[in-house]
Amino acid sequence: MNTPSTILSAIPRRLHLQPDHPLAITRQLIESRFLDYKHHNTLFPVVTVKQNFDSLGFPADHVGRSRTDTYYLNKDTVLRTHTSAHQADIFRKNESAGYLISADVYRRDAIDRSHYPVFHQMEGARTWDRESLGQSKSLEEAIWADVAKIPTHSINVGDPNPTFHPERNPLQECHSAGEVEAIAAHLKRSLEDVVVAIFNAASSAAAAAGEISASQDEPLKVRWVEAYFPFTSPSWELEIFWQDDWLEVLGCGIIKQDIMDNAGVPNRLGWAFGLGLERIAMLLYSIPDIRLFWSTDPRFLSQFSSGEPIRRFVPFSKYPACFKDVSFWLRSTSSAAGGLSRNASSPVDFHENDVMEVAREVCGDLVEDVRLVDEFTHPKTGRKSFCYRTNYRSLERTLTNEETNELHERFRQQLVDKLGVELR
Ligand code: FA5
Ligand code: MG
Repeated sequence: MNTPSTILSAIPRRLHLQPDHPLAITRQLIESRFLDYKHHNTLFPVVTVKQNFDSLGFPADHVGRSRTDTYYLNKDTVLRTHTSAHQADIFRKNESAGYLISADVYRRDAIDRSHYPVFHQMEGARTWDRESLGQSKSLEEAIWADVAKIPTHSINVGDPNPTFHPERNPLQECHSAGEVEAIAAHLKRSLEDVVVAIFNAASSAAAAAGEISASQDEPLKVRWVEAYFPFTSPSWELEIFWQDDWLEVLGCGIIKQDIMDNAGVPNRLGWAFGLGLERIAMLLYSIPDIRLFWSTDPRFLSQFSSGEPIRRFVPFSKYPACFKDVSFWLRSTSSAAGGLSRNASSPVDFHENDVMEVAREVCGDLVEDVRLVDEFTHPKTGRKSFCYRTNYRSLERTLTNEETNELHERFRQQLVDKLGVELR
């Protein structure tokens, strides 16, 4: 068990289901582009290691399985790290050709304005049954006929790579090139349709706020890049150009046929995607900090309403930041007995995510950012030292000096108590 109570207390929040919450509105907006799909929105986040990893073909040594990355409840049970944990179960039920799953997911991760240890994903999949097609039609033709039903758009989408590539992004043996071209076209067009719907809503919001329409000012820039997931091949990611950089919003690909075979539906084949709802909602509403989604402050919540057109989020005043540094020596090899020792073979058992978690535990949402600012290895003893800079800032009020001093003192002490480091 490496799951703190603060993480467990997020489970009942179910932000994606709260009426008028921006994540719920974003979910509904995307769902409206997939009306004939079955929508699953209440799947429980506690899943087995088998569901989260084994059923998807994660290799035994994949880093995602590690205790530094995943919250375990016991050795066989985790808080799901992605909505893909439910793929095999839903394929086995075989209730509909297409489905969406929206849910909370949990990952030990960095602390900054776009990362939070609990976030929300939407998974989608669409499959076709080889057997149910009439003799007259090939699978390829049937899929292309479905592609033609997806609304067209006029945005410029970068897609420089071939649909599959023998080394980088291989075709599965059981699929023909033509089938994969058709499925990939259906997948990419469906997701581009979502992005266009989001962008149109965001542009109207910008126009309503009296800003130059985003579509006149800066045209939507979107691109497909090659990717890797253990459970799809070929695989891609979709990136959107936002605030001067490419932002990854989703991963997707052609479902590995093993998953279908093991789920008792060997005749079905198709695509799946997983997107980050916060990433899309931040883009849609111009929400600057991922912690805001957890706020119960009416100055935040009152700005969103599902019955009305999307309006840009108007930040309430930005409260002052307070930066504080902590420097420490890692435990040396000889004293590696206590603390969080997990792996006897690694001389100094330290992972940055442990620092992040101590910060979250002590400071909750009063910490905005934790960053490594210096790293040093003693030339004689070989001991390692790190310096982390913490930015304390509340989204809702000005913190007093006493308060930040006290938080920082507790943070330092917990680093010693939990990680066994030596403060400098
Ligand atoms: C996955 O989780 C795969 N399960 C996606 C998938 C599904 C691929 C089905 C193929 C088929 P990834 O770890 O890249 O992939 O996360 C998917 C999306 O979740 C990212 O593109 C991003 O939008 C969002 N995301 C990931 N980590 C975070 C985070 N810490 N905070 C907020 N959003 C995140
Ligand atoms: Mg990714």
